[in-house]
Amino acid sequence: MTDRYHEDLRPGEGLCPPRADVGSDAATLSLDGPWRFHLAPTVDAVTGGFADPGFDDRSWDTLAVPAHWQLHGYGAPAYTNVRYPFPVDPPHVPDENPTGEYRRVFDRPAGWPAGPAVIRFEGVDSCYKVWLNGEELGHAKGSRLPAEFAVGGLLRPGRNVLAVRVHQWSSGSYLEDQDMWWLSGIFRTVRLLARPEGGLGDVFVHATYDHVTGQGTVSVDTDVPARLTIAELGLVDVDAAGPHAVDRVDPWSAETPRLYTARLETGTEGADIRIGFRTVALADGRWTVNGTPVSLRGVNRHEWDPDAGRAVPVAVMRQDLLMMKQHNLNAVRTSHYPPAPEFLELCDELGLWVVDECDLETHGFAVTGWHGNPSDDPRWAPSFVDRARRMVERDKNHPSVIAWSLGNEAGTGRNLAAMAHWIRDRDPSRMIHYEGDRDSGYTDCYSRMYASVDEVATIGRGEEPPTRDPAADAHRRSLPFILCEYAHAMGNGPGGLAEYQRLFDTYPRCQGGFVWEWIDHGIRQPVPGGEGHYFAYGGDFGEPLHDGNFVADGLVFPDRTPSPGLLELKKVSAPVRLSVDPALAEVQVTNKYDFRDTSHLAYDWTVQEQGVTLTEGRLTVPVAAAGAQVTGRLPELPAAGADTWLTVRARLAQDEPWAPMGHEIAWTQVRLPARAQPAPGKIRHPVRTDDSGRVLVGAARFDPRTGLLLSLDGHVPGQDGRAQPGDHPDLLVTGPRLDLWRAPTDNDAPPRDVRDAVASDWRRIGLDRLQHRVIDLGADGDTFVVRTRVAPAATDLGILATYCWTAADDGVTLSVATEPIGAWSGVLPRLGLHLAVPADLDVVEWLGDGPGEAYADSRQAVRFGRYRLRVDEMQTPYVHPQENGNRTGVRWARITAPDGTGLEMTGRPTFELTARRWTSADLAAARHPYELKPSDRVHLNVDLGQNGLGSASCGPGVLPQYQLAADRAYTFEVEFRRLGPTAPAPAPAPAPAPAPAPGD
Ligand code: IPT
Repeated sequence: MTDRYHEDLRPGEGLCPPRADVGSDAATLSLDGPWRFHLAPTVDAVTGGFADPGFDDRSWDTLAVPAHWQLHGYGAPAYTNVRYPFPVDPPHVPDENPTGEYRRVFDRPAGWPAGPAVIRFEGVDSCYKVWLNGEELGHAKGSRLPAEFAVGGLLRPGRNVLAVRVHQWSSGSYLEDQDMWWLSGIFRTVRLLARPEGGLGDVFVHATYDHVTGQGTVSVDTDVPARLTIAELGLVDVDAAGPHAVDRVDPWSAETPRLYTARLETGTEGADIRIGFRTVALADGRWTVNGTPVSLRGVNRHEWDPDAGRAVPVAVMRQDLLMMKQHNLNAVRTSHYPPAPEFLELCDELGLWVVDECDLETHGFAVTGWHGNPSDDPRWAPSFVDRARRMVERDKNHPSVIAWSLGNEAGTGRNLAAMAHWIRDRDPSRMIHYEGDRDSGYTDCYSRMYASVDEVATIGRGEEPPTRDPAADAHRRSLPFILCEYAHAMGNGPGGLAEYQRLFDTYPRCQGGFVWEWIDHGIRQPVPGGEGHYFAYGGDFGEPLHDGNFVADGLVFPDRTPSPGLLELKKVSAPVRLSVDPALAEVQVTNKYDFRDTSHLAYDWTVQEQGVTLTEGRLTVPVAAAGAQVTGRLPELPAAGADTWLTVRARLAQDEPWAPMGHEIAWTQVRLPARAQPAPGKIRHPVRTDDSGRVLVGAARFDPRTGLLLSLDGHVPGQDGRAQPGDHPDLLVTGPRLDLWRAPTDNDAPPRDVRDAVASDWRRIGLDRLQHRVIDLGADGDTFVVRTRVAPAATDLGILATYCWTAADDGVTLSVATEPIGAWSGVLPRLGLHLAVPADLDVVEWLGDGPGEAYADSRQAVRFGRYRLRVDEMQTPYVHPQENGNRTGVRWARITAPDGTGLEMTGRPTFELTARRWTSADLAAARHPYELKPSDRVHLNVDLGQNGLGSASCGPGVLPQYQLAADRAYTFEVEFRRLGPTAPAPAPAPAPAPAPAPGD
């Protein structure tokens, strides 16, 4: 191939001027569906004459459009984050440049109008040339940007042949180094569109709202004069150019996404468009909409589907938005490229603030010290401005878009400034965002990624250190602060969301942010040699260079199951805050919406004792205006026993377009002060020895040398006849022993070399290979005391762990005291006990926080109650296996076999619990969930606590208040009791007696 268009710096050739995405009445033909396809391994191996109408493509394969060829067996997906997967040699790309050749034969529909038409591509990755009936139409770059080619007189009655050649790599690839899979092909829709003479051409709707007068103003720019009708507003067949003032309109906001249907007509073309009246402005250092500063509770969204990649079906886009709305989110940054156009229509309709980001990232130049970064090289200026232009022109009529983002991680330079300049000139009605320019010289906000809580607080107070240039510094200080990325949601985490939300609530300058990121980009793959599927990440396709599971860092799993992180985000982002003062019998409702009152909410309350509902009811609370606080009165509450909690909830009083009536928006829970309880009498059992020399403490037997708990006899009170002590002689496969290790989370062990991973310290010390030495053991009154030194090999660091066992009712109480030996520093992953029970004990019931997992710095979303789950259901299937499934605040837990045999553990006062069919070592070694094989036991970790989660996979670590310091002494206490079988023997037994609740 002599024409190296894919390697030159032209953004394209032969393209029509970009225009708005308007669905007009003009004839349209979808060209999606099966195309003929052939993949050439290099640009030089392309098929001669393939664009000729007579070319015989019968031996070619069939590939769907839209799709990525790598997800259909041609080549393979590859994942890199920052690094280019080819030599940095701009604008050149390797000769090995897979090139897809596409052919589509279509009939011009009967009745298709004579006159101009275009072929419109919404997204082709990364560079392509187009022919119709053998005539070249042009070529384009800009994978996630539309392109239209005029077909002129080439369209024939009857059979037409469209041919497209798509190169995987091009000069455009240097501008598309987003942190995502490299996937190629025609991955968005292709259409043939009639463009009638005298038609609308480009359409630019200006619909503003004056929040003082309530007046709306609309004017519409079109290429030829057009008539406008908005029947609902009494505008009928008026000159579209306007402007037309309408005395009262309902404004559009993300909370109240009011759209008006407008009709545009030129005589030869008509279109129905949806208009939202709203005015975006930078006022008093804040981004305002309709005069009100907006709080951004956002997420970064990549387009992703585990089967289709970035060819996301519209139903899936809608699902994303419904889920965002249902989880109290109100903003999306379209990281890091304009989404499929349908997505923005859905944002208009459902109500989301959108930061529409351009398809631009040159991050790979960071690896070479930003040397030669296109962002500051004038030769690349046309490409940069072209990208801004194609985004703005396409998306300018969406009320949801309140800001244009120039791109991501492209350093800084004059070409970015030129984009901003072009945008400001064309559309001064929106904000401009870009993070890479630290001076905010050409943007309307001070934007940062992953700044720590402390730093954000400093910025919130306006006390950040000055930048070099005083004028730039003054400008930046006049701007709002936005975290365009924060709280990296990779694997188990993020921790610390509540602290960020508090900053947004405290400092007006901090207008919120966008959690990184919405979805794990896992690719669904069959389990090798097995059943079912798993989600592949970087390296799973044999890529020589890859960034592993860094591509799986979302709030939802690849199949869109919400992760615990999303539930946490929902809780902290709640647009109404509830707080209860039981003493005053009052509920305070604080409306954190910016525009909406609370008339769409209904409230209810429940009182539960030990997780059992005592009483419940509805609550009447006055309507709170946006930003206001109101008080509701609680009825008289029942007298509280131990662990009695009041829960108050705010739910939708009616269906909303994004959730049904009853959907929960916010809740709060308080513990009611308990009436005085008689202190349980302590039963004294002296420490004894049995015939075989084993130590007996009440129902517990211990090995006299190791001091390990060997067995627990038990009986069910009042049911002695049925209980069979020793039924399950091996109830404890391994007795409780100190454990400090957890399978590192992605935040403990960031998969790239960016920072000191806390897990490397843990492994260096050897917390994953502890050894136990009994120092001494013996009776001390009614206590069996076992003193041990717990330490890894090759270090003099250790933990003095003292186990004190005393009899308790029909169980045994263990009090553990730990003391560091040597110069410990840093944090421990966990501190607690590991024990193992037989695998048939596979149902866990607990009183404590639930139902989901929680950790010290991520436990806003769980509430106190009584829960019951199978061990398998307690696992959270992170794409990359790691510590998960921890239950916090556990008062007691029972793990039982189907017949009720089991173990009960009671906290003094509470503990944390994990239960799984494999060890922490197995969990740490697995690369994918399918590699975890259930063993013949269930491993329990009963902990004082674990270290928090933090967000160190790409951001700050665990906040000090959530750290489990290694250089401290700790004590905690748990009572163990055996549970006897509760189910009577099967037939011929009569109707079963009600199962006694063990422990009553
Ligand atoms: C930041 C990127 O903007 C984003 O695309 C993603 O890669 C994220 O990191 C990590 O998942 S850039 C980083 C240098 C902070």
